[in-house]
Amino acid sequence: MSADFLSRKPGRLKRAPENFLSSDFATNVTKTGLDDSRRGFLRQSFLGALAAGAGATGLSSAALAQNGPDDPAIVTKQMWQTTLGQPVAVKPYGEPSIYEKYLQRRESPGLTRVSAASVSFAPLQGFFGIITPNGLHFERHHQGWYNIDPNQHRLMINGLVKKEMVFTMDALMRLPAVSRVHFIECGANTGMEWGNVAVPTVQYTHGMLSCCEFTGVPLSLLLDMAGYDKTKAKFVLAEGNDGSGMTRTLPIEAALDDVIVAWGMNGEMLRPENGYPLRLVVPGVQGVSWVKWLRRIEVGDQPWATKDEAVHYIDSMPDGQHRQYTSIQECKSVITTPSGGQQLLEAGFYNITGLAWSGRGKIKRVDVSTDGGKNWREARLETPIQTKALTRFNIDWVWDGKTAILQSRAIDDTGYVQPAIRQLRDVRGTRSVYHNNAIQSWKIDTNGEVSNVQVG
Ligand SMILES: Nc1nc2c(c(=O)[nH]1)N[C@H]1C(S)=C(S)[C@@H](COP(=O)(O)O)O[C@H]1N2
Ligand SMILES: [Mo]
Repeated sequence: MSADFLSRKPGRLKRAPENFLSSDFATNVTKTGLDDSRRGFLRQSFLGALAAGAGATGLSSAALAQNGPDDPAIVTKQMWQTTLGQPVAVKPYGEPSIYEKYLQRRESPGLTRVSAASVSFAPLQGFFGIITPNGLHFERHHQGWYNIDPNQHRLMINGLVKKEMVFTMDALMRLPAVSRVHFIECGANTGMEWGNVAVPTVQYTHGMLSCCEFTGVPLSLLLDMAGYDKTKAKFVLAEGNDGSGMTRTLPIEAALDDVIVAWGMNGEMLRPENGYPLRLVVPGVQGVSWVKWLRRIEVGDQPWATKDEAVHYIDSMPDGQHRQYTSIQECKSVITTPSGGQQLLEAGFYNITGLAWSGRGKIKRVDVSTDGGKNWREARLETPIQTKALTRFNIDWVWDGKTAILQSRAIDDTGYVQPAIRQLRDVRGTRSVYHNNAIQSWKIDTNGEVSNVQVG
């Protein structure tokens, strides 16, 4: 810890307005629907919701302050020191404190018409470390989620194999398993920001992102068991058990490398929303290939060009062409505190913290700027730094009360440097949805309010 921390007056921070979207508001948006100026509409909706919810959050100002030894909360006996607490197992499956109830995954107002084909964003502003709690993992369903009976669930391996196989969950879970920490990011994460600033908080700019310890069998083991054709096999197809007909092609090299057929997530079975009882884990690759409720793997000699890879999940390039099969999530980072919607209540010391990740390997370095990219300082990376996993960074900062622009820039172990939004637009234009890994900028106003801006 640097000297700043001990010698400077600590700053005070108001956390993001976690509860700024009222249910009335969401209903209203669903009724009103969307016009074709989707981005402008979204932005307006959010600004309205933000204003309506201002001041509605969290800790009282007394609780935010640094208090003296006469603080009643320390000198007076509290009810919980003088009475009997609740017995064990009142809640056989535990849940968070009631005081944390506003930290929730939330649907973006007006993003899609039907909530069964939608996204809920993870509240990155409230997470510590790198692991996403299971109940706050982001969700993306094309046709709703199911609670599938594991006794009814099967996984088939077919195509260019010696022996077609059908596994029960029981048969799969007897095989030698591995456990690995990986991030999952939807290819559309930050996609609303291609043209302009669209949404106010890090939950909506970057919340299609989560990171868990997954447990399952390497797909390579199942392919070996089925005796895949080593000369002809070039691709595999993964198919989900839901009505969306979710099917994705993977190159055989990836399938044999680090892909896991997983049932475990952070030490327990997958949550139904995340594919219970079985999902594909494709480290480094965009979320759509992490097929949930996985029911079939087919081995083939060419890509299948299914709807979710030929028509959707393509990159619109400025020259009008569509780029297909751009599946790796390139190196990216974001500051989660201070971030949009939060407020610095006074000048002083702040710990800037955030997340960095790369679909190509490990994070090598994260630089942080507080002046919109003119000067950069190297952040501390929390260890262990794992491949294709989130990495937490922290850096000390003393806010002098003047306007500031905070940015983070990640570099991975291939040497790739996270681009500025201008650099990305030069190559990709502004009509894309997918694979926006640009540097995020948060502006701190003189009154301490933090907002989403685009510079550089
Ligand atoms: N069967 C099936 N698998 C699916 C989807 C789906 O709708 N059906 N959505 C995909 C998309 S687009 C993403 S980003 C991830 C989201 O995973 P999560 O809901 O666990 O966050 O699942 C992928 N796998
Ligand atoms: Mo996705």
